[in-house]
Amino acid sequence: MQPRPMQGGKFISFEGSEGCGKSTQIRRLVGSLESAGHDVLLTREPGGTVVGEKVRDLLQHTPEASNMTDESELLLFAASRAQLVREVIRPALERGTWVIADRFLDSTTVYQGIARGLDREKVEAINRFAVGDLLPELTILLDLDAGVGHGRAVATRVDNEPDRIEDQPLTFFEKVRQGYLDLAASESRIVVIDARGGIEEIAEEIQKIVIERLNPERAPEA
Ligand code: Z5A
Repeated sequence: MQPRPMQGGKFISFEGSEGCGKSTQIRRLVGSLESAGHDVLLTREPGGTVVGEKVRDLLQHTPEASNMTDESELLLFAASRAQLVREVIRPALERGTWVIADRFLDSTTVYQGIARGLDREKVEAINRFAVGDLLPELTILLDLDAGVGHGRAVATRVDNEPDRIEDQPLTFFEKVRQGYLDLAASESRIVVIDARGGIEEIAEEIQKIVIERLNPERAPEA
C-alpha cells in the first residue's frame, strides 16, 4: 500500500514497543504544531471513539477475556481502527487538521503478525480492509531496548497492574522491537529514532524530520 496524501491535513503516526516514549513525544509535537498555528488532533489506539474505547476495555482490561484467541485480538484491533478512520481521522484530514496517531496499522502488523505469529498475508489483508487506502505520510518509530521500555512502563503505571498485553513475557516485546525494525527497513515512510536519548533531544530530532518530510508551510517552533 502507498500513502495517499490528502488535501489539507497531514497524517503522522507514532509506533514502538511499550514505554518507548510515544505519548511524551506526541505531546511535544502537538504543542509545537499548535504554536505554529496548525489545527491538530491526537488519536490513540485502540480507542478514540465510543466503539473503540469499548474495544480497548475488552482487549486490555477485562479479566474475563483472558482466554481471547489471537485471531479475535487481531479482529478487535482492526475493528477499533476501522471506526476511528471513518469517524475521526478522515473527516479531520479533510477539514485540514493535522492528525497525530499514537499507534496505527503498523502495531497490528508487528504485535499480531510478528509477535503473535499470525499469518502475515492475512494480517495485511485485514489491515487493508480496516483502513481502506489511508496510510500515514510519516511514521516515527521510537526504538528502545524492550527491557528498558518495560521498566519505564512499569514505573509509570498508576495501579501497578499490567494489562493483558503488558503481561506478556519479555521475549514477546523483543520480537515486537525486531519486527518494527524489519518493517522500517522495508517502508520508506517509517523513520527510526533512537529512543535512549533525552526527551528534549528526541523532540528536536522529530521536529527536524517533520519539517524535512512534510514541509509544513510554517515550521514548528522549537
Ligand atoms: N496493540 C496491539 O497489540 N495491536 C494493535 O494494533 C494496537 C495496539 C493498536 C496499547 O497500549 C497496547 O495495545 C500496546 C500495543 C497493543 N501494548 N503494549 N505493550 P497502551 O495504549 O496502553 O500503551 P502503549 O502504546 O504501549 O504506550 P505506553 O506504554 O503508555 O508508553 P509510551 O506512550 O510509549 O511512553 P510514555 O508514556 O511517553 O513514556 C513512558 C515513561 O517513560 C514515562 O514515565 C515518561 O516520562 C518516560 N520517558 C519518556 N521518554 C523518556 C526518555 N527519553 N528518557 C527517559 N524517560 C522517558
